[in-house]
Amino acid sequence: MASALDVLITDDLVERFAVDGVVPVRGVFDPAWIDVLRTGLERHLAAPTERARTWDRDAHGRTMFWDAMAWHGVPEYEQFVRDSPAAAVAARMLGSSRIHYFFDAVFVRSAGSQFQTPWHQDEPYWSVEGSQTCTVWMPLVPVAAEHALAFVPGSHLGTTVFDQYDFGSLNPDDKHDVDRSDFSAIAEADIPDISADPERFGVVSWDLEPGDAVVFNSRILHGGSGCLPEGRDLRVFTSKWLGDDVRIRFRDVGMDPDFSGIMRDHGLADGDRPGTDLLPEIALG
Ligand SMILES: O=C(O)CCC(=O)C(=O)O
Repeated sequence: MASALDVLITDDLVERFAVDGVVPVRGVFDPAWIDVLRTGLERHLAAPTERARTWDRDAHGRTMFWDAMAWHGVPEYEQFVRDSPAAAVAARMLGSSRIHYFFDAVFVRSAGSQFQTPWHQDEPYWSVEGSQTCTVWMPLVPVAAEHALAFVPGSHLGTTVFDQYDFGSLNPDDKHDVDRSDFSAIAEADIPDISADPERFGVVSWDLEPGDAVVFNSRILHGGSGCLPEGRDLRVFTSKWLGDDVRIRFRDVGMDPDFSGIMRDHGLADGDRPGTDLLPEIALG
């Protein structure tokens, strides 16, 4: 008998993920998982990690809060990582026989926030490398397509090394992240101004409800989310997953979030497969 996941994640959807680098998956997380994450987010916001940043705080007091790899201190996140369908969804999309967890990141905009996430790719900022990497992006509140994260389909297959965005420069609290002043030496092009002409780039995004997810390859160009109407907030939980071809890669410049220190502390070295209790393999039920 076909499992619920087989019904949701058809071969056609997996094929579309390979071609486009992004697909929405409707109703994949039942309401109990959304409650678990909402409870976890409250616990997390009350005690963020040392990596937490406010990326934007405007004159009206509206904020955009970000934090990453909080799951070791938030039992609800750990429950989600180990027991929810997220690991199986990621493995299925990536065509991977095994799946390792990389990290969670939350993007929490207060009502009416006008902050838009800059266009970027994820994997060039990460301390791992491989084509089988993805994010499961989950809004914990309803979000309309024009405010949700947007994507340039197929851009995960490109080979241009784009200059990176300095996310460390966003926060108004003068908390510095990674020095990427040297990155321009290896960049081949600036990220194009995708918001100026979304049609030319074929930009896609979707109306989403809690329980829906967007799964995207970590090399895809994405951004543009936010800029909310008055009275609407946006709370997003993301989980990042690593498949069969992924190896640890400590980059000379531009890691953000920079987990290389904590990864080395766990005995992970350049060229290793992910592992240890920092980047654990998750059993596929
Ligand atoms: O939700 C957002 O605004 C940004 C999400 C994002 O860039 C990511 O998960 O890589």
